[in-house]
Amino acid sequence: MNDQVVALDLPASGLLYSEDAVIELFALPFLELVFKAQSVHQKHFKDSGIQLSTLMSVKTGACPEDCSYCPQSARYKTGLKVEQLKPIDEIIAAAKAAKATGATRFCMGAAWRSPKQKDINHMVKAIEAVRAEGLETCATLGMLTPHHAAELGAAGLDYYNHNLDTSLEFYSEIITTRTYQDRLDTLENVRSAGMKVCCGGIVGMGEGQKDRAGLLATLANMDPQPESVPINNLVKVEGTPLENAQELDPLDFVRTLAVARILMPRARVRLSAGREQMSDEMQTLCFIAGANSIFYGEELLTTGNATPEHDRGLLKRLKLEVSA
Ligand code: SAM
Ligand code: DTB
Ligand code: SF4
Repeated sequence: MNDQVVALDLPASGLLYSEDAVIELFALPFLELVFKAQSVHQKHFKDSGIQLSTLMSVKTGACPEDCSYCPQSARYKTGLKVEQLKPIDEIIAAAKAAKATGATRFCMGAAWRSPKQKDINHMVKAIEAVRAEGLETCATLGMLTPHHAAELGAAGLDYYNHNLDTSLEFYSEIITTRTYQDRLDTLENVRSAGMKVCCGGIVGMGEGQKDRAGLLATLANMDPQPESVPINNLVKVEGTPLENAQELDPLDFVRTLAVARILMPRARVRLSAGREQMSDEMQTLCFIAGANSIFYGEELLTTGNATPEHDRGLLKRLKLEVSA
């Protein structure tokens, strides 16, 4: 294990995290790991608050990709209602509602392999309109060319979400219609266009601790590191190939957040999908491990989320502020 990591300092520029070093972090006694993560958190975030992003699915289902976890793939019979690209006025109405409920960022998701030029033109208008409401903007629209990334960046898109999902080694068990390198290329295009990167993954898909370590090592070795790191716990949707996936030990989920916090001290680590199924105590453990961002709103993209009322109550009980 690198001494600098143990000492909780940032790595010197160019220092790479080996997968083995990350596996060692995962192997720490639970309390030691969580204490380390909370120490890193307190050192790098003066504001201990939680950032709130609201999701909107602006184009739902009928996706040509085969991501085994996803209810929106056209290949799986999940009973999902397909919806065309939402008109701008509906997107504005949802953004206004998100702001009124207390969100600071509005994230628009579309079930595309990659957007077409006409989709980009529409999203440019949507981004400008959401920004005009005084919200930060995020979008997750699939793979981007350098040109399309530049257009979204020029429209003022603050963040682009594009997940690596898992380790390079496990990836082909989950998705065959696009490669890991395709994803890295899109992330590079997002960076080159000057946008902030939101990139994380999903756990509970049958991967091992080594895969979770591999994912986090890849994310931590990005230069610069992603500003936002969503960690999703698989939502098992009937009809998807992963509907019966073995439940991950909740403590291993917490370990994943803790390691993400230690390796990416300045990132917003987002406790993402799967919160609806978690107890308040489990979510609290996730915050102790360094998560400081959540998806806030009745729905994620197509599945349920903890309710805003419940979330406000939990934050109040924990005396956690909402931060920008
Ligand atoms: N189609 C675009 C793409 O894949 O890049 C954007 C939307 S996609 C739904 C965004 C992310 O949601 C995926 O990369 C995955 O990490 C997460 N996700 C999708 N289905 C999920 C599920 N059932 N449980 C947990 N996370 C999920
Ligand atoms: C991310 O990492 N998780 C969000 C967001 N980025 C787009 C999506 C979670 C989707 C969960 C399944 C669904 O609701 O369709
Ligand atoms: Fe399509 Fe994205 Fe779902 Fe994959 S995760 S099937 S690309 S919507």
